[in-house]
Amino acid sequence: MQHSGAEIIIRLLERQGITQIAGIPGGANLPLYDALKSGLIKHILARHEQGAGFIAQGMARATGKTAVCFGTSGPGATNLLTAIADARLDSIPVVAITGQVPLPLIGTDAFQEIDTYGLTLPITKHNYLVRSTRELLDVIPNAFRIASSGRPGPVVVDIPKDVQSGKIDVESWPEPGEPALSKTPDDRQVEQMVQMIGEAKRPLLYIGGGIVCAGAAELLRRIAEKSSIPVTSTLMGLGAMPTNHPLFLGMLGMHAARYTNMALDECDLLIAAGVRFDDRATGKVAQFCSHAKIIHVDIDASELGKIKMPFVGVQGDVREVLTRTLETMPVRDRGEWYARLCELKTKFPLLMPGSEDPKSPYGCVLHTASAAEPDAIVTTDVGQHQMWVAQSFPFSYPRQLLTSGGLGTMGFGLPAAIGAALACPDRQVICFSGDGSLMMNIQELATAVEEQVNIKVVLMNNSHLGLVRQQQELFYGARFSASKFHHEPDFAAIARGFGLDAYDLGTASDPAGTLRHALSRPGPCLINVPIPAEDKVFPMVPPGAANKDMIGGEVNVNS
Ligand SMILES: Cc1ncc(C[n+]2csc(CCOP(=O)(O)OP(=O)(O)O)c2C)c(N)n1
Ligand SMILES: [Mg+2]
Repeated sequence: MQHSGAEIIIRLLERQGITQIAGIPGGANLPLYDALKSGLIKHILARHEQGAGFIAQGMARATGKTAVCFGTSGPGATNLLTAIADARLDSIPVVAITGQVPLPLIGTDAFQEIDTYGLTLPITKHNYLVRSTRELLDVIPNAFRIASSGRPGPVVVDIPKDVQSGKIDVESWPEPGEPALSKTPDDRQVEQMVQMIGEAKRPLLYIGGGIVCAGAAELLRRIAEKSSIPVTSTLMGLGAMPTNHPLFLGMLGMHAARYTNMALDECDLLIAAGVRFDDRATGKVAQFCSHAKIIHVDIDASELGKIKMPFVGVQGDVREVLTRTLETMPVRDRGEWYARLCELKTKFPLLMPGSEDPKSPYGCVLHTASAAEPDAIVTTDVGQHQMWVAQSFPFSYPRQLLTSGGLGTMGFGLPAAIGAALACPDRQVICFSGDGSLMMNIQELATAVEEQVNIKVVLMNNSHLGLVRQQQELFYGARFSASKFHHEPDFAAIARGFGLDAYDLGTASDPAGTLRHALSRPGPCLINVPIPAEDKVFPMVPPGAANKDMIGGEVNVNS
């Protein structure tokens, strides 16, 4: 039977199990939108392609499954770039399908022609420019296989309009693209790893997004407990170990608690699992865990030794490596090490000043956490608010925190929250945003209302690009340059204009009660929370410094 390229794409997406796609139509993907109309897939009309890309990311991050977004050629494709680059740095499986001008017009500077293939080459795991309708039968399943295999990542499929409208006979449909099996870890390396763990006196697990991605959080907890190994996490790994677990040391690096970075400095064995030694985690690399031997487990061989040469580098699926490790590793009770960590925790705790007051940064996060539903998903934007959330929200399971870690993209939070809510309609989604970040994709409030998603935007409003202000205060002699908004809009009124319920804790007589009320109501809402502009995220490792040279956040020091 004859099918158009567009019909083939939609059919193959359906066969991949795709049920929702975010995007925006335009001239070069009209055949695709026409075919979408008669298929089973629900379309979410974003208000900006970057929003569509982040909605897809929200779906993928919340579920671990590959998600899809659509954009037209030219500006549609260029608007998607930031969301694609963001997915690449955080290893998120997304397939972005863009329209392209018809094949004969490629290279002619045609209307809305842009070299999407060339532009996306350095920011994707793989990308395609499809040149014939028949190729789609291979390309679409392959795009899904590549996006989800090994270390996941974004794949772009750029499809000229005539490839979408061309018709071919399809006798049989290809199998959906499934993740390929990963390389089996080397037995001898796993043995060596187990032996080193057995011999270590002060071991420490340093975990990240790879643990979440591999579904290895439960295993990690069992390993930590069996051999009494404390765990520290990157921003991307938060939730893999419950915050209140006695062996959990919180986030490491630039905004870690003092005791966490001190523990890293004292450990004699660092077991790095599903992490990439990002500079925000390690600080000055030469001084990171300088007394420790390093074991590094990662599915991506190119990460092993990229930043820090491990004593043992194990390439493999971290879940498989940890499963084998757990089977053979010895039971250990490292009383002395645990006692030392407790001492560090008591002497150098993470201070959260103002935590009683919902209009202070920590108070806002903690009051929101206690009023939120227990299985709420949390998204953030980028800035001080992101770090306050990372430090103080009691995350208790993987995929609970969705945040832009690698690229650090302002504007991520709202559309990612919409995507998470669409993928998990029974869950509440809290989006902690900043007044700078929210503005970057504020148009998606319209999408949120249209879809009636259960998202609560908690806007931590300091009338500043707060993290920039903080750096200028600390490292540029308080010469504030372009970090203050001299005119602040009325965000609650804007939200109401988009059709959301909105609350303002600045004018509420009972801010904590108003916050609780807002979180208890169904559907999308925005809560504006004025917070002081001077408040800072502490402790902080100055950029380029060693983690142990952090500043601020000391007991009895007024900071
Ligand atoms: C798209 C983008 N542009 C610029 C930056 C640099 N940047 C990092 S944090 C920040 C300030 C964020 O302000 P806001 O969203 O209000 O958060 P706050 O720090 O005030 O909590 C800026 C400009 C960025 N991360 N992303
Ligand atoms: Mg701000």
